[in-house]
Amino acid sequence: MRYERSSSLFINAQNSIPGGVNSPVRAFKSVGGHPIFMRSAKGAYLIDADGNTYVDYINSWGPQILGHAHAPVIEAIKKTAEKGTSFGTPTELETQIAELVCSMVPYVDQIRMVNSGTEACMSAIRLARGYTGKEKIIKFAGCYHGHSDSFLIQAGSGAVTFGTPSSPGVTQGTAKDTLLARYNDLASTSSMLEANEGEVAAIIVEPVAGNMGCIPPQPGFLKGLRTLATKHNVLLVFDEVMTGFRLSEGGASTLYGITPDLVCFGKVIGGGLPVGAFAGPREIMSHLAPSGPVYQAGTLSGNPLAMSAGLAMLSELHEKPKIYDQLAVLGRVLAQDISTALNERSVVHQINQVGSMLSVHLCEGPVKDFDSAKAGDNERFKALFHHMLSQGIYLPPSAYESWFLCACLDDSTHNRTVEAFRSFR
Ligand code: KE4
Repeated sequence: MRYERSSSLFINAQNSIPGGVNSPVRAFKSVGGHPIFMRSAKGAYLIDADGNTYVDYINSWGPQILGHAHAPVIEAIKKTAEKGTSFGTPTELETQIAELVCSMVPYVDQIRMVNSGTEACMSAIRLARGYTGKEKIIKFAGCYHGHSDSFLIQAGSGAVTFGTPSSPGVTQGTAKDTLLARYNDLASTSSMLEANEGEVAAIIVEPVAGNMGCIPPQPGFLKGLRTLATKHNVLLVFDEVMTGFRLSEGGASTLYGITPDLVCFGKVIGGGLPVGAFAGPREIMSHLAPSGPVYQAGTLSGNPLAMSAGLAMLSELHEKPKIYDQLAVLGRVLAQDISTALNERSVVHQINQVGSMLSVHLCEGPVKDFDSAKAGDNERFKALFHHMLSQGIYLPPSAYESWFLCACLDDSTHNRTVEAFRSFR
């Protein structure tokens, strides 16, 4: 593979963009080398600025579940754009996608659109605090809920890669209201709730963690959180920015049969355009301005262009629910065959997989929380990442990220990927 064009584009980008990227994890800091600039994408493939083709296992960090440049989504965007991109007024499209989400996610009566997963989680926590009148929140070490101040306390995504568990600029005043529990450890959550009785507004959790690699909830963990939240009169917030509309129509909540009090969405809901959302029962959502006192707003929230992309994406997923079984089989078989290939090379590894999310950890395992995720051999991961890149396989450039599979993967992409693992030394 030759990367001259990407290399020169990166050098140039750093003059006018901090670090040359608009989101830190894209900079390849944790795997070394320089980022690859992409020129286009179609289906399961990316094409970079030098003309190299890759099988894509990031899919824009989740949104492209039906593959890149999916025709119905592109058509919807084109048709809407010809009528204008944003009016700053209500449009029927917003009601159409809101009603569709309510039909896909059983416990949701109302949804508020925003422009990113960060905005969705930030707003959901404000709503939880406003609704309960309490100030503290509990999050889990290694889980990432976007970059708003309350969450940059041992965030599990880019920030961990940079070894800064809490970012400069986050004040102590903010940090004191965020309590950290251990993922898959109900005892740590219970003790935190007891030590802060009456002060905790919400527990926010990734029901399947995707920012420590992919970490499934241990049996009973989500049910235990539901029980604890109810017992201590605390709202349970599922951050389904990654898992929403990816693991099933109703996300992880439907997959595991656990109902949160509020849910956050992003990625898939926007069909590749900037959309986040938070949703829940009318009893809580009605506290949001203008129907209630909790303020939240956004110039481009629900803009017609993004809504048309999201509506096209969600409509197809709603009409073809078998796609989730297909994606789960793709994930399971790929995980099995990668493990077989790594065993042939005597590479110590652990593979976690839930539906179309998976991650390869270079450690003994099991990987079930942030500490066990950090036990992975990062140096070896760097070598694996660049080996796969040289074989035309584009993996997330961090050991703390999940893969996201799309419906366009096939035997050819599967075999190319497994062969690349088989040749890893
Ligand atoms: P955004 O603000 O990036 O749309 O969403 C924040 C967010 C919230 N919740 C979860 C569970 C998330 O995974 C994310 C964002 N995910 C990262 C990948 N780890 C996005 C990639 C990036 O930061 O560039």
